Amino acid sequence: MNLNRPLLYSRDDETIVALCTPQGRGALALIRLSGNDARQIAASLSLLPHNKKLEDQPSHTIHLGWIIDHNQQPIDQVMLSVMCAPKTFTGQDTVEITAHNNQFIIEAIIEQAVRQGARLAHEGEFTKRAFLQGKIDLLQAEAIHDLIHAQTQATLKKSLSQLEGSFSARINELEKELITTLAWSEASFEFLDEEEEFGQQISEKLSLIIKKIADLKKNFSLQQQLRQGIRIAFIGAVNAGKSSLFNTLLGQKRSIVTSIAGTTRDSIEAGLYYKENFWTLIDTAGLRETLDSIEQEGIQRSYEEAHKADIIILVIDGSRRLSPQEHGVYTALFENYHHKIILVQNKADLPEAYDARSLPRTPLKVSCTDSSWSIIEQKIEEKINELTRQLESPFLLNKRHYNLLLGLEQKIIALLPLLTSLAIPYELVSYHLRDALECSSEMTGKSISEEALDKVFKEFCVGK
Ligand SMILES: Nc1nc2c(ncn2[C@@H]2O[C@H](COP(=O)(O)OP(=O)(O)OP(=O)(O)O)[C@@H](O)[C@H]2O)c(=O)[nH]1
Ligand SMILES: [Mg+2]
Repeated sequence: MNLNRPLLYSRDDETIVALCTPQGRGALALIRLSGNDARQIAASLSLLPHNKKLEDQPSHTIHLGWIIDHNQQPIDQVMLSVMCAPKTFTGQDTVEITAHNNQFIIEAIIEQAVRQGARLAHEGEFTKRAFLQGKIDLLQAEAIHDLIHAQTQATLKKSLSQLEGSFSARINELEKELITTLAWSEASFEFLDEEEEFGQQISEKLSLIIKKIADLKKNFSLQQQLRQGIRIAFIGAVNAGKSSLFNTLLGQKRSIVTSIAGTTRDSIEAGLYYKENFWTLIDTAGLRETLDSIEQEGIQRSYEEAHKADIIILVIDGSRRLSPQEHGVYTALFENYHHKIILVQNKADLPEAYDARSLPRTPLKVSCTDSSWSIIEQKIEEKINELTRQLESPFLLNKRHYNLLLGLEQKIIALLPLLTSLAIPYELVSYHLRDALECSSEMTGKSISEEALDKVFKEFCVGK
């Protein structure tokens, strides 16, 4: 499908309806209608005061009215926002109904809309329409999805920047450079005496493009990590106070705390909003040698959590010395994950017995019995800032972008040897460059298969 000029299929004209706000508690709910008949359908299920007709109202106006059922019985008093094409999100006629947030009311309004000819929207269908109408490109559409699901301030900022088109601009720049190289390759057929010069120019340009792609791909795994939210795992020996610290940071007694070593048997996850960022805290089973098979399984999970975590809060019990076996475990953790460890010496309220020289880092001394533990929050914040500083690009790639960039890079690298031969096979060079261009157009969605497009929008929620 080539979308240089956006195509409209008839099913994309049909009027669709969906609840755009999440179900659950809250005063108001927003139901959106978009499509050729959106205004007529909204008019047929609403009553405005003074016998005003909704379809006669000018674009971008808001009206207080009632939604009525097919027996003319009132369903709810609502606000109706009328927006005419093309100046709408989808580029189509749109009516947004702000109703009271009651599930029966919402279902009744949607049912009436369907009775009057609308159909239920699929996942991401409003955004897909905005894309098909050329309002936004695919990279911006994906940014909307990321924006909704952003778990940290950093990812939020980056998806906003991507929505503004920062990533699209970089891809368009790459595309222009590829088109220039293609033009040089094509020109070589006409200007045979300058053939060699073209070859040189093309290879220089392609090397530059490869460098730009490498820059775009840089830090992809870190980006993925931040996109999924920050995982913070409490790891350490039994009885060190992992669950106590986990509960203290959470501000609730989520994990069981007892003086019995080996209390936590499985990993426990809980979410926490800290200064507008979402953290996932994970309490884990204490690390020790045991013959108990359930505990062994729990310990295995602790190691997996340590591996997956962005930050490890490695806890030691300051009121006792580490056993040689524990010392070995902590040292191994440092060897593998030193960059993501925050070492915490817990139980600072008790007499100190831990030998601070035994591990390669000075621990933060804290206690769950006073407010000293709050230093852990500050250190976590510092570590997150450190991570986000490494993300230089103003946008975040997703797996689709990464794979396409990788494909593009490989296609261009494969081209380079052709340009070093004595008689450069320009037809072949042009062929490969066109192929590479196809790859970059797929990124912005200028040229993309229906199937690939559906896959992108399937990730969205209904109503977006
Ligand atoms: N004095 C003192 N006791 C603490 C502190 N933190 C935890 N404890 C006690 O240490 C014991 C073990 O605490 P937990 O939080 O269950 O330790 P854990 O590391 O989760 O232990 P496992 O789940 O068995 O691996 C409990 O009796 C806690 O009350 C602290 O800061 N000071
Ligand atoms: Mg525990």
